[in-house]
Amino acid sequence: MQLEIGLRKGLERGEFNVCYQPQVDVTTGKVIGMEALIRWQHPELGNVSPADFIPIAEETGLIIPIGEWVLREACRQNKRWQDAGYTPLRMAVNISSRQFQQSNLVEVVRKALKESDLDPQYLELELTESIIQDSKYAISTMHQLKAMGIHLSIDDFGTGYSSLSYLKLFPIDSLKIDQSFTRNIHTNLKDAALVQTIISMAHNLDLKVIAEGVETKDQLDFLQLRKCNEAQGFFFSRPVSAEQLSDILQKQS
Ligand code: G
Ligand code: G
Ligand code: MN
Ligand code: NA
Repeated sequence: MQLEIGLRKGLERGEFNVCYQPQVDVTTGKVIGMEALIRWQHPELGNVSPADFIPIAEETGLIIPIGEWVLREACRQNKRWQDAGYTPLRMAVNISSRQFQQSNLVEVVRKALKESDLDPQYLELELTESIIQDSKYAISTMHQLKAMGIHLSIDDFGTGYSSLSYLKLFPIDSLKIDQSFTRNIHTNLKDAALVQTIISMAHNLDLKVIAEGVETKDQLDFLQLRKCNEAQGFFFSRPVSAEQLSDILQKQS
């Protein structure tokens, strides 16, 4: 209850901001995209983790206005970088299943793109396996988003208890290997086998793969050897402010 009131006020008072975490091409080492991650600076509680407040935002429905705010902010920031002359990069935004089920999601996305004047090919939406609950509706929404030219990925892949059959039905572009698999690539043979298998399966289905939670050079080497396309994690960079990401982009150009 306390957090719910806080979330409502936080949105009005501008207590949220968005951080960006680079996504890197495994073969070239270059930043080719980023993920937008919300941050909340509460006046008394300080930094509240999205792991704590996103579930409450989902339960209370506040994820709808909060998610829309993140989407608009991320599109605007991406366009700012393009206008400043950086090589265009793809911006990934997390969409919770409650947001996905909202009947006007397609309109909300269209509006965010129009208002920011961002080319849809530079927007990616990260969806979780839980959207499969209503697969007929999900497929139709995904086709509308794809028709606009937006990229779609499945986040936290492999953690959602879902049937694999959706992979042949959903018009998606990539899979994001969950960090719980990446973490133990070198300590758990089963995790290593799963990561390797997810990469091959994705490629056989003509999907790109990105590994999350890459923290060490050894993990990167493993992924490179197995032809994983992209990587994201503390080894490259933590989620950082827009200003800090500008510095990173400047250094690689
Ligand atoms: O940024 P961090 O790793 O602390 O995020 C914790 C969790 O919160 C992750 O599961 C992440 O997907 C989620 N999260 C972060 N930002 C957003 C957002 O803008 N929208 C949604 N729906 N989830 C987010
Ligand atoms: O669920 P989702 O994949 O959107 O969650 C992204 C979360 O993972 C963010 O909160 C981000 O801070 C966190 N994260 C990103 N890279 C790493 C990493 O290398 N190690 C760990 N432990 N967390 C990471
Ligand atoms: Mn994500
Ligand atoms: Na994830």
